[in-house]
Amino acid sequence: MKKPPPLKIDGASEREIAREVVTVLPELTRRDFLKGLVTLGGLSLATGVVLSNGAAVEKMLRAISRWNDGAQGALFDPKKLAQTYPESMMTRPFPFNAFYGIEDVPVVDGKDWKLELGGLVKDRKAWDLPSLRALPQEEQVTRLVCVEGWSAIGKWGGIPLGDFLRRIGADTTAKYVGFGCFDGYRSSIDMASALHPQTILALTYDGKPLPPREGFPLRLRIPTKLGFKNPKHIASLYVTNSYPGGYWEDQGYNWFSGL
Ligand SMILES: Nc1nc2c(c(=O)[nH]1)N[C@H]1C(S)=C(S)[C@@H](COP(=O)(O)O)O[C@H]1N2
Ligand SMILES: [Mo]
Repeated sequence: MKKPPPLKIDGASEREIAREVVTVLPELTRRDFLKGLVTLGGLSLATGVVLSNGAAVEKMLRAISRWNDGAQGALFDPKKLAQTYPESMMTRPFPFNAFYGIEDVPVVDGKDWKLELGGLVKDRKAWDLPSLRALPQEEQVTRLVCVEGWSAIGKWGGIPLGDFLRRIGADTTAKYVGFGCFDGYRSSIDMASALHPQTILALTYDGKPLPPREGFPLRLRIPTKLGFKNPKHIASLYVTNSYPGGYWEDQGYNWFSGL
């Protein structure tokens, strides 16, 4: 995709911004609006262009876009890959974000930890860290895009979620995969995105076990979705046909939030 110049939004009225968005980003089509990509974070995810922040802009962009999860799901292309980057482009240090400050990062004991499984899964045995580390792993250098208007490139390694779901006998015709976390955070994704080849259960950051701030012992890394759909400190995974929502999703964030 051709990269448009960054938006000039400082001091502009919401109406001017709306016009800018459509003229400066010709790739922005009705389809993108339907897909819910028209937030600052969504635009960065779609175009690779990092936009400056602005609460008013975000609010306006939300207002002019029609959140429509049904339409988005129907448009999801399971083969379209998120952009990958050379390691030299990694953002150092990688920014931290959570619904609390970094001083409150949960300290999880890896020895006691087990990934609990639930819902439409045949083999619900819980998995400890050594058995997860023994599974085939993949690495990716991708960009994490937060709706708050920042993004950063990092390298994560882990188990392709699709492989894991098939291994545990998950019903891959079910609608949703949900995640519960140690800090009370929750999120959920559609099954097509769960089976996407770049969606991984990450155990490492930059080649080493995830540091606490990066979500030790296990996080979801899904580069085709916004940052808040990448739960850290995962405690449980379940497969379901009932809409699971999530921490931010329940507060009005667009549920699909992806490509
Ligand atoms: N458990 C948990 N996971 C979470 C969050 C959180 O508050 N708790 N915040 C989300 C948000 S909004 C973002 S942008 C990313 C940030 O990931 P990072 O700290 O690795 O940058 O984590 C996501 N996963
Ligand atoms: Mo975020």
